[in-house]
Amino acid sequence: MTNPELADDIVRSELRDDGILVVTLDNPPVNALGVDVRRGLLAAIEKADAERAVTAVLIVGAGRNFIGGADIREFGKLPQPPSLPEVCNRIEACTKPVVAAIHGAALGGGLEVALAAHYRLAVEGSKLGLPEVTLGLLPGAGGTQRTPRLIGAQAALDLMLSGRHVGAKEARTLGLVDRIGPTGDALADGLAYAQELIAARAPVRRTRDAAGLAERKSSRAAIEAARTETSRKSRDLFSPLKIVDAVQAALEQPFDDGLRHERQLFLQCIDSPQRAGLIHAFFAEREVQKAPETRAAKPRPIASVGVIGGGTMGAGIAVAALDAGLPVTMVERDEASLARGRAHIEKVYDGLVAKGRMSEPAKAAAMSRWTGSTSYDALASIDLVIEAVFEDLDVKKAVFAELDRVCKPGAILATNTSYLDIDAIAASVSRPADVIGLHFFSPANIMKLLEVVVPAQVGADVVASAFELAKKLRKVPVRAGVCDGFIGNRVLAVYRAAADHMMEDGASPYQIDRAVREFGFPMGPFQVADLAGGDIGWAARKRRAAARDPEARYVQIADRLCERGWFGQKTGRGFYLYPEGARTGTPDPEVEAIVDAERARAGITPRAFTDDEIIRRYMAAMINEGANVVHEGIALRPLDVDVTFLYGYGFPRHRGGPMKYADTVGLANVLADIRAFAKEDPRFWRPSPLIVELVERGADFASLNHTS
Ligand code: 3H9
Repeated sequence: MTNPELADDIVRSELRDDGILVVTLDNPPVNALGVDVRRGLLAAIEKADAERAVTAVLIVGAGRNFIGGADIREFGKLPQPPSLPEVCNRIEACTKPVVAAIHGAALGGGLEVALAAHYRLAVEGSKLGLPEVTLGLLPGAGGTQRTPRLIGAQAALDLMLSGRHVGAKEARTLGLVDRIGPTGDALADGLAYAQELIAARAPVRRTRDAAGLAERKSSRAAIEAARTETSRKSRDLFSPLKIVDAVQAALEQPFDDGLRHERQLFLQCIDSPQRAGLIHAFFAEREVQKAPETRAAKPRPIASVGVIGGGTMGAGIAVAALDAGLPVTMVERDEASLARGRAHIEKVYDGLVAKGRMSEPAKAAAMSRWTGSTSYDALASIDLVIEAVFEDLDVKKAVFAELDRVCKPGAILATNTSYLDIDAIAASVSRPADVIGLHFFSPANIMKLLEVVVPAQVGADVVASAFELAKKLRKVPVRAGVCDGFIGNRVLAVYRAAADHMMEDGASPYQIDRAVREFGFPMGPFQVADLAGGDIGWAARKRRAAARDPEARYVQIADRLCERGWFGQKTGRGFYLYPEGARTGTPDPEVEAIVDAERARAGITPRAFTDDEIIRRYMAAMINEGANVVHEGIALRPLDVDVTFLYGYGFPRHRGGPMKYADTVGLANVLADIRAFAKEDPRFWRPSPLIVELVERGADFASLNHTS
């Protein structure tokens, strides 16, 4: 809905005595180009042309950014005029010089507005870019036509295909902007630039007439190289090749025809389910940050971190904290273990130094924040302690008893357990309100997901602190309730079981992995098992054996491999063979023989599976358990499950996460599949009450997301 009065406020025009019309966009939080902004901007340019007193126009953004882009929330809704391409064309056609003065973000449509202006400057700290590709789109307001004309095909393609942001200096070098604002104040620098232009009687200078594509041979070569590279690297994605097509149109067609071509391609991208998936991911990853406790309570300050355990996990957590500039105290049981913990950390940094991604002094600075101790007393003054010891409830309880003894009042006591009952850990100490789960994913310094596991008695301020910590560590936090496996590993256990069932019923593990990769995951479930180490899952299965429903189907193939000591990559074989430390496995005929033997033992006559059937079962299992997790309140909303899988389990981002995927294929279809599979195994395939209810109401998961 538009509101003309609001539009006046959102785009303010002020005519100064020197003839400069200052047009200020003020649409918090990021000055996105919603319909009111577009209307206001158009009206301002009309005014500039119509009023004789106006000698130049200066476009600036209020607040922290110039313009963050088109209003992403409008995509998929009925378009309202004027369109952004129209607005950009009108800016470019203005008969008075138009200057854009950039600070903060000038992204997507924001940069396109600037490119339509006649002169541009950016102050230090600006971020310029065309990140539409990350949303399944292409720059659709002239960006694919103006950018190559301004900075050449190669640089334009690089910006549009990577979606990366460039700072003011690089933007100046590329030719995206004419100058860097000397004072850092975009308004003041913009005014000074406009005054200079007026004094010099500078003409309007339209990007559509720029000569960046004049060197046709090299432009063509850049386009062809980008096409080859994109076909190879982004084969699952829709918009990257459309970007290349649009730049080709810029080279081969007159400007206006090129714009029309860009529009067609843009609309194809808008209609693609990938656009919907990627934009869902964009909002979902912001929405997860807003757990109720973050609104209800103030976080406790965290200025120091303790880590118990220097194994792979503890070291990874320590690196994440060190990288965030936090001092870390690591506690291990003896000097040798502590030395190993330190060595694990140094190994991570040495790897970065070797790749040229870190300097020796930076490594030394990080390591100077690390201290080690074999005594818990070293943690007496620490704000947050994260335990990353062996996955056993009694071992963890013993650690927490020590923490209870030594830590100062108000210290946050966190466990990195992946499965265990955190309520039981909390109940074992005298201060359960301080106990929380911080479930990092391996490698902890790289993986973005952090499950913030919220036990019953924890204080809201402790939960808020965990979210604040995640921000500092540059992690994506997802709030989870306590249950076996929380959100991620609980759902994983179910779809992994579905994969095991298919393997025993006749699909080879290699076919399943391939089908899952073709769906868009970087790895299939059996490759993941080999990477994680088969012994870990084996230990968990043994732990759960007593509680397992004796009637439930249990596939023993993985146990047969573990009994042989085949734990995956680290032992050179698992489901795959890894000769001489190879990281990519090759199929193993002996595993196939074991699978055959297990089928025979279970009295199963193997049957063929199509890849489509594999994916339907795999996804139905994931979606069904995801729905259970939401239904039980373990995840706040379906989008929390989506973000967990996008950031912790390699779910293809362009599909938006398992719950978004379910909405895309239709929940009723997913339910029909589950019911059909239930005919073979009703115990395993029990439709989640949430799915049943939503289908009955004709609703979808999105209706439960309540995104702001
Ligand atoms: C495009 O431009 C297409 C055109 O080529 C063609 C059109 C025809 N729209 O990230 P933050 C919200 S496609 C609507 O936490 P930061 C965001 O959801 C667009 N809303 O802040 C959040 O809301 P809430 C190309 C938007 O300071 C709030 O703003 N542009 C948009 O860390 C704060 O966001 C992009 O892809 C938007 N465009 O970072 C840039 N952007 O508070 C996307 C943000 O309710 N945006 N919001 O959770 C960004 O990269 C970052 O937001 C930015 C600020 C760097 C701007």
